[in-house]
Amino acid sequence: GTYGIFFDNTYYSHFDFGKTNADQYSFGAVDGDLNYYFIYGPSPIEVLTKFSKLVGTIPLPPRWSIGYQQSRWSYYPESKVRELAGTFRQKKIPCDAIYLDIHYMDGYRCFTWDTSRFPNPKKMISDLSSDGFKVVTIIDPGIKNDATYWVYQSGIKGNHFVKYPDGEYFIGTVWPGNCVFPDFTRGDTRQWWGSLYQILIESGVKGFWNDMNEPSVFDSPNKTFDLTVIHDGEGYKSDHREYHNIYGMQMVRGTYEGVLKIKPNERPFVLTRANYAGGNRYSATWTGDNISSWEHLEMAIPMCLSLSISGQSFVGTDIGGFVGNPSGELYTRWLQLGVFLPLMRTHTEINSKDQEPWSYGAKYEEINKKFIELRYQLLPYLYTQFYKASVNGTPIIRPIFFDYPDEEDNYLNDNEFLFGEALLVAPVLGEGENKRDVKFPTGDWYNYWTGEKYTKTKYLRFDSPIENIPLFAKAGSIIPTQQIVQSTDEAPIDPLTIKIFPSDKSSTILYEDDGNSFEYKNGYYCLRKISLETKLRFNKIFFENPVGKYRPNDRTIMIELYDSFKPNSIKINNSEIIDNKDKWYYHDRDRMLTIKFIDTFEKILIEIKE
Ligand code: MIG
Repeated sequence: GTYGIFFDNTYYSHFDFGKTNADQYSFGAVDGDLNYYFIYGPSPIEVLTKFSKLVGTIPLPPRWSIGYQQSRWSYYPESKVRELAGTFRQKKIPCDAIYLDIHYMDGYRCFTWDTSRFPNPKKMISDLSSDGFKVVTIIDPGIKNDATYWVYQSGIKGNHFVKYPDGEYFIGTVWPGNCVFPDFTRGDTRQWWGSLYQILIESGVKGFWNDMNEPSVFDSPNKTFDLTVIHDGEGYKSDHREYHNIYGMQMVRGTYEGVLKIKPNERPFVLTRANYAGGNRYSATWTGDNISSWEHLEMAIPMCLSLSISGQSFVGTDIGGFVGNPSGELYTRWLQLGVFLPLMRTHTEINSKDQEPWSYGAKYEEINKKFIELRYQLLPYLYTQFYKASVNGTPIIRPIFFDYPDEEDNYLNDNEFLFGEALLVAPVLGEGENKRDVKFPTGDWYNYWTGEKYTKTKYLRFDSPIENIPLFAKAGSIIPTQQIVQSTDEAPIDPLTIKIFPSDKSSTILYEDDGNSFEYKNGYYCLRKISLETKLRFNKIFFENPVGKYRPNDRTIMIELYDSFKPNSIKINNSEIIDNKDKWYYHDRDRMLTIKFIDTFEKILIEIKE
């Protein structure tokens, strides 16, 4: 069996997994209540779904935020941003979001624009938006201690900044110099904070990146607030020792709720560096400042998996590494991993070399493009995983043991993982490596690239030159994929391809909606069960009537059935199409059958006989 413990104590806490005494795990905190929840599974997934009932699930994100995102510290001025966007489109490398780091602000003052670098943000953002880009801006908690600055003035007036017990403001140095800091544990302050986003939203900004919210302070001895600083806590007034660990979560809560209030029918996208259990309701999380090294590439997997199975399932890592400069090889290997992380964002520090998909020469550019395209092909599948995560807290990426709890020899496997329930990813993590050993979880697996089937195989070594990484589909998986688009704004292109890697009997769901509004809460979604039944020489594929009132545009569906025989009869809703060569094709070499038909959004039964 499996159990989870949620230690709901916000003080400085510790977890000892057998270090002091190999026979004992222990946890504790310097103060506060010994308040913990014991969550019995029995399976790992059930531990997490039960934990999610307690603290909440991630909301369904706007669809654009699961596309590819490009960031650096910092893209400026406007001409640079336009050039960046233009290069993506000219090279036909898909991208949905461009980030503006701290240089877009006037002297690092939050909720302002540096008008010499960005003279007309609204015009720039609207041009970018007609080209399919969303703009995400950074916002830090530190508010410049500057009596002429409107946010400072209004914060002082509303009593929004944290103070020492004697009533003096706590002042700490961050980017703008001396700063005061909002008390996000106070409801009025969160509301005030949320309302400040109006100015960015008016300019067209769609995503909000909350950084430095541990909170981080440059000059103080402990790199954070003085521990005696008082927080309101809505009736539970206490010092920073108690509230430090939820400061980040309360910040993104204020951000999310504020943005939602301003645009009530758009799903907010918020990204945070600090969070707490339950903060997943407001924000995606990234793993902070990593280093452009092979070790940090390797570490990204257990870090993201740990966050993911702790409820922060919208998670990612700076692709290519933040500190330093990756080689072309390292960048490409990182991007190949990034395709399979829920948040897919390249980011790098100030003064580093260019870190774009095309920054390492033609050979790497072509590979990077192919992998970003793969991300877009997988979007229907990935979006459905997000849907499931939002409904019941199932993680999008999982360690192997999570889905295979009986396989003890996989408990420590942290170099392979599952992307949704169907795909096994084995990224290449070492310099110069062009072979990859893969350890398969129990069951049969298919090579995603070739359709080759591995039956009852435990270990295999694969060629994995820089052009590729091993990727497998579980037998029985039905994976909806789409054609390549340059951004999620583009209307999907025909066909919608459903890849089927058969086992005797299996089924999946495909979830679709408008990708941006809350209309799905009023029933405007399209949820469809797709199933497969394989008998000797006879396959049945069944699309159930969709549930929900939303319908995607008219489209063609293409089935790709792997491990198939050459059929002598194919019936779609009882009418034979075997003589209609436009509608199907059998690929002898890889034993794959493709069938094309118009999606009627009604019951569709396909019967295939040898
Ligand atoms: O002191 O905004 O983790 O992603 O580029 C550094 C500048 C502050 C830290 C973030 C990083 C971001 C950087 N920030």
